[in-house]
Parts: sequence; C-alpha cells; structure tokens
Amino acid sequence: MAYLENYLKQFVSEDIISKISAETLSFASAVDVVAKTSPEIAQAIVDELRDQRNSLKLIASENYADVETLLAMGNWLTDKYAEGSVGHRFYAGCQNIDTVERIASQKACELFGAENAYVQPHSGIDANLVAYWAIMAAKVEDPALNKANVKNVNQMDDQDWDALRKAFGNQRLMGLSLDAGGHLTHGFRPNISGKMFEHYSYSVDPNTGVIDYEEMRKIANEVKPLVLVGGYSAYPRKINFRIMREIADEVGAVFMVDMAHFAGLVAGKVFTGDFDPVGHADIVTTTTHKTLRGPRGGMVLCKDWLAPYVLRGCPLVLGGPLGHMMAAKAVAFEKALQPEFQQYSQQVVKNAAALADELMRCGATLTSGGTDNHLMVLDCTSYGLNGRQADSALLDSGIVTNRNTIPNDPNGAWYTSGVRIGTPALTSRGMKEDDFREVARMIDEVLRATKPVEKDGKISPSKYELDSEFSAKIKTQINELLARFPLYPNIDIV
Ligand code: DSN
Repeated sequence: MAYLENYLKQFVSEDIISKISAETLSFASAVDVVAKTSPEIAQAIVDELRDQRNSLKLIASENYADVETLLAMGNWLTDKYAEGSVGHRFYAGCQNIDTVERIASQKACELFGAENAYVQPHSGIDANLVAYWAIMAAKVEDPALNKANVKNVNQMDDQDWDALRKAFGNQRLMGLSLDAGGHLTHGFRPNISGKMFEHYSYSVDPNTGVIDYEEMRKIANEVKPLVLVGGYSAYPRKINFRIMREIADEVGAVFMVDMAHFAGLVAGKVFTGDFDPVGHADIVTTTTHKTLRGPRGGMVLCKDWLAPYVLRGCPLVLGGPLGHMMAAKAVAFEKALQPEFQQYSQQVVKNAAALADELMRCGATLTSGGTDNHLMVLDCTSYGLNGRQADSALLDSGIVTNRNTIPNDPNGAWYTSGVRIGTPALTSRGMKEDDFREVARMIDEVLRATKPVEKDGKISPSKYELDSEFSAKIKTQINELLARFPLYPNIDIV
C-alpha cells in the first residue's frame, strides 16, 4: 500500500517525498480538517499532545498508544452498525466489520493463548458486565445448576431474571477488597455489580500486605460464591492464579480474572505459569489501553463452555460494536505480538522495581514493601500527608499520580492515605531504571517539602503548603528529563 506516495507523486519529486513524515502529515491534515468545522476541538487535540509531552505521567493505568493504533481509530469503520457477532449480524453489509472483528479476535487468542476472544466491549466495565451476565446465563442453561428451571437466556423476561437471582440464592461474588486494591466493578455498591451480586471480600495479610490465600480459601468455603474474582486496580504484587483456581474448584465457583491492569505483562510474557490467568480462569476480562498500550476499550477471553454466552454480549449488555476501535485493537495486538513488546513489558517491571527501591531508600513506605508488577502504592502518612494532599502537591510540581487507599485506610476512599504510582507510560517513552531512580528522588523531595495546614486547631484534609519556587525547580528538572525522551518524535505539529 502506498496511498500517500501515489498521491504526492503527482506534485513533488520522490526525493522530497522520502523526507516527509507520514505521521506528521496524517495528524496535521486531520487536525486542519477538523479545525474547519470545530476549531476548539482541533485545538484541544493539539493541546492534549502538548500536555502529554510535558507531563511526567505516572498514572498506573495510562499509557501512550502507538501511532498505528491511533490512526486505525479515526475512520469510516465507525459508520457501520454491526450488532451481533462475526458472520451473524442483525444488519446487512457487515463484511468489513466481520474482517476487522475476526482478525482482532484471532490476534487476541494468539497473543494470550486463549480459546476465545470477544473484542467488542467498549470499556473494562462493559467487559466485566458481559462476563457476569455470561456466567449467569450459562448457569441458567446448565441443568445441574439451574435450580430455578429458568428458560433459555434469549427467552427470559424480567420475572425470569428475578426468579434466577432468587433461586441462586448464593449469587455471590467474592473479590479483592477495595482498600487493598480491588476494583469497583468487582461487586462494590457504587457499581451495578454491587447490585447484581451479594458481595464478599478477601484481603491482604495485615503484616505483609500480600494476598492471604489461606484466608481467601476459608472465606470462599463459608460464602460459596458463584464467582470468584481475581485482579485489581491498585495491588502491587503478582497473583497466584493456580491457587485461586484450586479454591474456585473447591467451592464450585466460576473463576474470573480481571487483568485490565496487567494484560500487557501477560502479553509480554512477564507473568507466566501460575501468574498468567488465561490458562487457569474460566473467563478473563481486560481493558486494552493500560499496560497493553492499545486503544481505549475492553475485551473478554473465555473457555469454550462460556463462549456461546460471551458472544451474545451484544445486544444483551452492549450497544453496537465500534468497528474503528476493534480495528485499533487488532493493530495493537499485532504490535504486542512483536518481540519489542516483550522487552517493553520486562522494562516496565524493572523500572517499577527501581522506582520502588529508590523510594524506599529515601525512606518512603510502600504497601507490601515494594512491587513485582507495574505499580506501587506509597503510604503518604510517613510524610505527615494524606493521599489528596500528596497527589495535589506532586501535581503542582508536574508529577502526575493519583491518590489511592492503602489496606484498612483510616482516611477513606475520598482523601485516602496513599498515592498509586506506575511505570507503563514513561517506559513507553524510553525511560530506564536510572531515570526512574531520579523520578523517585523528585517524588520524595516534593513530599518532604509539603506540609499540611492547620485551621482552627485542626489539620485540614485537603490544604497543604508547598513553596512555589521549590515546585518550579522540580518542574525544571522534569522538563530536562522529559526532553531526553521525546513523545511521538515523528509527529511535528505542536
Ligand atoms: N480507572 C482505572 C484505573 O485507574 O485503574 C480502573 O478502572
């Protein structure tokens, strides 16, 4: 394919064409065309690139999608309705969406060694909803389990679903507690999963900060959950999925893993054997934009017995599939299949280890005493701060993190006592261990320089003092560091 070259050849010589950056041309043209109708939106797109370039992004769930992935999203695949699944659509003319979805699913299966992949979910929440309804639907149709004798899922009305919920009685879900790093969609009340299921938690050992599998086994035996969920959004350690599989089998639970945070570490073969969920779990959900570095979206991988139900995700739970996003997922999976992605994933973990080590050398406390994945949770109380004061002070100095609970957090989910720090994004920029050690020292310096503010004899939970000259000095250091690692160097539009 040489669409650009063929077009330009009409106007300029091949020598000039060879000097043109296709990436710059693509994005510059796109922004200019958008600007004709919506100049403010075009400006926001350009501003976002500038802001991303200038920030020290340590949000553990964020990354920078590859240029190919970005470009695969902005096209007319978005214009097609394609409810249903590959070869089985409710609309005519879906041949190209079929191609896109089939390739994306095949690549996902290849990447993760999965029996089936469903690439339609628009987000991680959607992927988890598809998984939960698929599990319930499968149970309905399993005569050994269908105590309610409810109908085929396609014929169920509201009363049937209601009867199903009541008949199961033990429609319980057990996942990692929120304060220890679990996710809202793992059965917590603010999310619909907390209304679909009676929720139970397992947690971490208070002394080690690491998941206590024997305690998990004990609770699972008492609760007998329908679904045992593994996975997290703020737990800094590997999880042994072989042990969780054993526990699920012991209590007759479906074993589900939400690998949204560490999918890239699985794809990159950092987490293998007991720590790779795909061989162990019945169903695995993920987002595609975190460590996996793809477009913003979700995906479900499952064993054959769940596939007929998972593939009904649309229209049971999801709206029409997003063809342009599935195209970008296919591109991202292809990129993740390359040896460079394995090197990247290994570097993410090495960088996290270096960052954690240097923070602790400076005197910081990390939950569980460190990390063996892409993230860590820094306990800010040793600096006399809560999470909100700490993440705001860091942001003032150009360091972007997010506040997070620590296990049994006395400050609750709003103020919190910790900040979550991750390495995927800056590793994509090319930073290595020594750079992250420098980052660790800057974080420590900022937190040491930040002081809580007393008001009416009480410490304010949100106010703090940080000398603006000091913040400016740190920002200068950050700019110098970032300048060594240009973001999207082939795009020259800002
Ligand atoms: N918002 C994601 C995160 O930051 O971990 C999880 O949904």
